[in-house]
Amino acid sequence: MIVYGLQTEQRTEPLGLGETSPRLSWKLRDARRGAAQSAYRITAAARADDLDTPARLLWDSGRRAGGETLLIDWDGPALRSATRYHWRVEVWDDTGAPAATAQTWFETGLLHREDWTAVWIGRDPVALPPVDPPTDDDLISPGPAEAALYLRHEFRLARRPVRARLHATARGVYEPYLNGERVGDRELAPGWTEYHHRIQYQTYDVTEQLRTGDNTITAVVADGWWSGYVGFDPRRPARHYGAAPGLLAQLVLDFADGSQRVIATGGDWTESDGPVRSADLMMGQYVDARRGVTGNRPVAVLDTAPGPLVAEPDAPIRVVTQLPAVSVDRREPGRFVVDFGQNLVGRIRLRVHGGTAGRRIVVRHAEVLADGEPYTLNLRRAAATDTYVSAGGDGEVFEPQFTVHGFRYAEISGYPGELAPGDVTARVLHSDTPWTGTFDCDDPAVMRLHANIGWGQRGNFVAVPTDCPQRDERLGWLADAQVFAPTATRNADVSAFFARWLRDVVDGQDDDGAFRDVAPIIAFEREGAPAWGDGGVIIPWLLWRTYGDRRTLERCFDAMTAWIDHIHRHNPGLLWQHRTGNSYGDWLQIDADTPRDVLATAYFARSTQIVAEAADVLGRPSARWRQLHAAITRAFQDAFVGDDGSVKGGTQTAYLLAIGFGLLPPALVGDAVAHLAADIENRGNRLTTGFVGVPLLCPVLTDHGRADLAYALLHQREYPSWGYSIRHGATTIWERWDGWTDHGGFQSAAMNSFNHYSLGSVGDWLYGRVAGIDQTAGSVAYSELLLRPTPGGHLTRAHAEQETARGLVACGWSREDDRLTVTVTVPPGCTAELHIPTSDPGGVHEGTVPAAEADGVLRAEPEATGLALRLTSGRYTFTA
Ligand code: RAM
Repeated sequence: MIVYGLQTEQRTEPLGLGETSPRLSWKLRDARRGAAQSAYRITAAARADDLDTPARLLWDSGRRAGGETLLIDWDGPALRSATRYHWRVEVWDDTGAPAATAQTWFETGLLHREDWTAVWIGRDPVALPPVDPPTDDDLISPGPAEAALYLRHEFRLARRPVRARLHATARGVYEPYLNGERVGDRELAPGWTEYHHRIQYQTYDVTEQLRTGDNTITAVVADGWWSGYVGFDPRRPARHYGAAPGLLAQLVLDFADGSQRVIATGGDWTESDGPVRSADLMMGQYVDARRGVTGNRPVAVLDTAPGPLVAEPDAPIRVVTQLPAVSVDRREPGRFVVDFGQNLVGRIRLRVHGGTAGRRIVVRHAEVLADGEPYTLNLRRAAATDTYVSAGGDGEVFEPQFTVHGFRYAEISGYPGELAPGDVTARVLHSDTPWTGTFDCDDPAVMRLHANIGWGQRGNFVAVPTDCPQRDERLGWLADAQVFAPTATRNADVSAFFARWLRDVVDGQDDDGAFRDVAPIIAFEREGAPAWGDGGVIIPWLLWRTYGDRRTLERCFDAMTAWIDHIHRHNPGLLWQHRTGNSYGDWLQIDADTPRDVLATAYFARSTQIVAEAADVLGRPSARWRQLHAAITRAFQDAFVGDDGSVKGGTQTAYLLAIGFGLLPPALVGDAVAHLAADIENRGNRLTTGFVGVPLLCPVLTDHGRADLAYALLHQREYPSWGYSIRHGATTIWERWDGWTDHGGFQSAAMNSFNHYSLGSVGDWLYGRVAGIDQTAGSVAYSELLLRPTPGGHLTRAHAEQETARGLVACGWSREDDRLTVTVTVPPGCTAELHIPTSDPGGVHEGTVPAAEADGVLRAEPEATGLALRLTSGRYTFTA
């Protein structure tokens, strides 16, 4: 048995942890069938070596019987600030023998307010120099007031510290440096949170970056979300949180003799402007490389209280990969259009040869081309334009660091000479959630769809789960997030990412108990719409089901019930018709009009049902919620459901909600499925679903015996379909089915993103039904797998793997002639219900052994559609 994947608070070796009672997890791997953990012991110590010395342990859990591996509460001594803790887990296997050990560490951040001696500093507007009169080639250069802050402090060290940590954050976005060398690899730190409630600080290990003698700590700070443009608010500058950026930083040095020195931001730092003349997330960045970091103006102390600081709880944004140019097309002298072959999110890195001082190189970004030229109308007010003024000389490298664009194409003008493909690279950045899933099949269009979903996830998980990365919006829309979250959990470990964002969702709730449409809140004062506000209920529940995160569920629970109470209070008749906010309905549905009250009431029922289940998990009274759920269901049936199983509106989404959320009398389900199928078939196997209906589409069809239709939709190449966008070159999921069509060209530029993940919520079904990885209704964090490979469509094989919270799960199938092969992996301690589709249940074998007699098979039951097997852990290959 191997124990691996040790995590503290759902992160690997976190530096700067803020939780005072962190939760510890590990995973298991074992090839043996039926392998399981029978007991574990956790020990913790101040030093890794001390873990071997019982007298030096800080905590010894003792041998605890059981198979628990997930999110076990720290039960050692109260944690101290800025302290590293090493912990080890020993596990005993199912035979009772000691089986494996592994160890890891975490390090706390500054846990107490008093730990902070730093004060916020920034630019003193009064001290600004007069604006230089613009020169000819400098006409649009922004002035010093908009320039990024270059903050600086010098200090001397008589000797090097044995340990040095920088704790820092910004109002804005920042990059720290020590002795001219970049600290860490974070981008756009501190990320975006509801700054009124919480700003995250980052902790860096800088021990190696200090030297004896003179040292300099600097930081560059730009507007970011703090004082730059956010959302579609046209105010300039938007200043949602504050008028200007600032920095808070504290360098803590520990010396061999036990002494400590703290160097913190304060009135003795200096400030200057420098090459970054302006930087905005949406507008772009202006760099004048001729400018040095000159001038040493005194800083202004902005605020002496650290404010609502919290330790960064999840993976930061990083440049995760880079893509070369696939083509560079010269359009005119000095003007090139570069194609990276992939719609992505990030920025470009450009090498310039032979630039003359003052030459201005302008980079515009676009997702698509129109008549061969970059199409930027759909960016709305986001200029997404980076400007570089060359300092002259050879081999200059420009890369803007305080902006982010959604693009596949970059137009570079003003470039000296020829642009070689090797001189331009796209740098892809996103919140660095560990990628945990793979899906594979033999249909290139389906693989492209899967890839498009993954790229949409990468590009829109930038600090918050955003709707789109390119135009002047980029908001944390709750519906987009909730419909896509199940797919997101397949591709990546998004546990800590969503748990952190949910704090903003909960903080955004209004006094009446309403969640909002977006979090953090920008512009939307009204209550959230049906399916939007419900994200505040659905996502905490998903995190519990997928990752076993009970703490987040507990922290969200009161807000979840308040949301239900809010809807109920304003809709005593139980049809959700009032207080529906901006009531978007089945947003961006196509050729259909799902009645809003049907959609809203269905969501009211679903969220109430989740609250009832959550209450049970948390040991709270649930009867009230169960009764309410039953009453809403009855009201739904009375108002919207006909005796023939028809649902008001008759749209695909109306049926999907009614069937998928279990709102129909059982006797009418078959009729409703027939109505749904007829609508799809009458349209020549086309869908009409928008954001709200689409996640239910293929799963509901598959669950009700119409996998054939689900596959027909998957393989559809005509409009509207996923295949249609792929046929037209999509490399990400479009916001709208008709983002571009043969008959109409581009949809209205007023709202037409080519990188939105919502319609990509079908990804969950690719993993869950096409390949077949799911879990049973009562299972938590895949403890009891439900494996239902579903051969169908044009596919001859499909396979998925997921590194779940308990270990590796795999399921896949392949078909050759009449033979079906199914392979599955069940992690130690877990069980699986495996359904093998076959007309000959008795013919299923593992090798030459009948399935019922195979090692690890606990039960085998023939069914109408195949063979149901109950399995212990292990790897299996069955043929049918
Ligand atoms: C647009 C976007 C977003 C959606 C809202 C309702 O701004 O499509 O994704 O949630 O509308």
